[in-house]
Amino acid sequence: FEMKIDYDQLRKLYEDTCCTKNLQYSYGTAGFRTLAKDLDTVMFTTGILAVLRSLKLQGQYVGVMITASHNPYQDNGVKIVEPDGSMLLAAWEPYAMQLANAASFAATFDEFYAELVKLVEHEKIDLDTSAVAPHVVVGRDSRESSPFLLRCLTSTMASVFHAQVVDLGCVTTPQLHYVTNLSNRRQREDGHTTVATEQDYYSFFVEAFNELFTTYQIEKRLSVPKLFVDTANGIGGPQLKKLLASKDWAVPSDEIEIVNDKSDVPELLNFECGADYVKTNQRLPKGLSPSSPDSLYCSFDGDADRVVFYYVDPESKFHLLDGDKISTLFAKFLSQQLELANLRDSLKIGVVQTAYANGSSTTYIEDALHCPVSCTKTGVKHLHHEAATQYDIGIYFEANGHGTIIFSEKFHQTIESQLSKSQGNLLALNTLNCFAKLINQTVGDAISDMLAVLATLSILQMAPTDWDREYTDLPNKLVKCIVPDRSIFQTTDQERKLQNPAGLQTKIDSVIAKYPMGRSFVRASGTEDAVRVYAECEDPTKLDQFCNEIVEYVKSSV
Ligand code: G16
Repeated sequence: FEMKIDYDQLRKLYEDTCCTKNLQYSYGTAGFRTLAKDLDTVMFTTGILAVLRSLKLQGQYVGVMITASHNPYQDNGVKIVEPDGSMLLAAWEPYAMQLANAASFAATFDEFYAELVKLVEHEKIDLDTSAVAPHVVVGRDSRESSPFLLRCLTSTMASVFHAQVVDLGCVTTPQLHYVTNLSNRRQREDGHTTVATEQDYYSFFVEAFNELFTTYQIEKRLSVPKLFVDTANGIGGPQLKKLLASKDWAVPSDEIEIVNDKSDVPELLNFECGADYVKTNQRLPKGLSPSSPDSLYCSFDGDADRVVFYYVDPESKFHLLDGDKISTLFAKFLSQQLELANLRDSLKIGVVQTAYANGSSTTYIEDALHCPVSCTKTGVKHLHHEAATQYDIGIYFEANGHGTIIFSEKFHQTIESQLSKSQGNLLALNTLNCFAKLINQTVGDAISDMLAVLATLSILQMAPTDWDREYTDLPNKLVKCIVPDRSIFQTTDQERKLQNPAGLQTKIDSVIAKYPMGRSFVRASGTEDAVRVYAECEDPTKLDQFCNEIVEYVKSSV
């Protein structure tokens, strides 16, 4: 076996780049994530891994996104995207960690090199790039640390591995997923060698939005007097503005107002604004004050892969329309359309949630919408997999606003065949067809989800209050608990029960039993150094006490 790469060149780049040493890196819920100043080494090795992944897959485009999403501005992170736009294959996550930790703990370059050779041999990767060159698409969010980290990431790609690297610049995470998927599709279907662009994204989603309104023969106007979009001072702001400036975007410009759009002021990112802030604190973000009662608001997170909606009633009370409400709105709409198209029996629609889903939403989906519900562990990759494998229309949303809908091959074939025969309810069939386009099926996407919600509300002629009234959330609370070592908190049953620390779950169960409709669980975060405690119960006046009792047990167990 021969490593057909320039050893000296790799060694020099390794020594110049990998300054952070003796730090344990772990590929968590959403890739590697930590303080930006500690990421040089892991960026270097992740760049190599992305190239290897592309070589393993016959040179297809593999995506790499530099982002720490909802985390504060001092953090950053990186994740690898498969050629079809999904998250890195789970079997490769351990490789990502082995390579990063080898570079972090190796006493010499040769120790790291030995680990690299082992991986290349194990996966039988041919490093002779004369026949097939690796292809990588890279993108980054608006963080100040990203340009430097991008250099660490890409340093070896072209020089050592002869990779073709396409830098999309600043884009949202879903745009990176979309462009990666489209570039490969184009290459496969019509031999295109040019990479897709951000512009393709805008054209595609604006067209899908317009098509849905045209199908319904309704005016391209929002059903609410105004939508305020809080873009968390992240990359979602400039990107949404570009979409709204597209020549075919027809909604009057005064109907959508973007706030918290200072993506050029680093410290403001996710600061007292954005989807995570609004969901956790259940209040308006900075920069917004209650306007007319019919107005609708929404918040993206820092890289625009999550969205939550909300409104303020005439009594100035804040109402959250979170990921659960988004999935129930889509489940209601799409099951109605299936019913109208007479396809309810042939296509299986279902909703995927995590333990964070409000108990009322689960009951509503099962009892009122008659749709099956699955529960998975936190992390988009788990929900995505379940939605893609169990349903023809798999709707998945985390309560925090992260989600999308996956339409199966059978769905597309069925709709296409009915439409080609002009059989059945054409309006419903066309609606299903257009709606499937409007959804970014590669990953949860704040922009695409927002457009799909706006279209659904317009078609169903629903005001925010109608949407909210479908079911009433149980009062709930989510708190972060800082502990010396969060890794001891190990869970089972889709993270709904603790296995460790020993005995803690029994204590939690004894607290839950005291509160009517009580439910609570504890899990270690995969993106922050904290343990999360979730609690919900019937009586809002007892919620704080309920949650505090659990927190006290957590604190005393470590
Ligand atoms: C990431 C994941 C989400 C997860 C969130 C919080 O979101 O992609 O699936 O819900 O972290 O995870 P945890 O509770 O483990 O910290 P994002 O938007 O930060 O990429």
